[in-house]
Amino acid sequence: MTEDTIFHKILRQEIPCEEVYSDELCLAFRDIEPQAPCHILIIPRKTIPSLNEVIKEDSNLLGHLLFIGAKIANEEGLKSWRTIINTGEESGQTVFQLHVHVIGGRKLKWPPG
Ligand code: DGP
Repeated sequence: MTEDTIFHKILRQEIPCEEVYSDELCLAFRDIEPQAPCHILIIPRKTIPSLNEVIKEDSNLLGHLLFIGAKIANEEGLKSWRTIINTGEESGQTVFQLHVHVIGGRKLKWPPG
């Protein structure tokens, strides 16, 4: 299983990021191509390419990523915001290390494109 995505390089501190949260399970940082005034990515430290590869033992970790998303949104002062997890190329996933997008700070359209 590859550990060579750009997000693994960020986890290994080989390339910089604008960190907003870190713990033993995950790292959160600002997206380099923000789609809204607030656009933060939360990634697990464990290598998981996408939701297609999760196992039952990842359940608590997945819940933790969402919990931290809510904590960050609150700290960012967001009252209305969206979490997105793209899974697979056709969904728009470009980096194959699981990541939760937290997007807010402007009115968001639905349905997504
Ligand atoms: P996705 O399309 O769901 O795989 O989202 C990948 C996101 O990662 C995309 O919004 C841009 C962001 N991104 C890609 N490379 C970097 C990087 O080197 N640093 C940061 N902060 N974000 C990145």
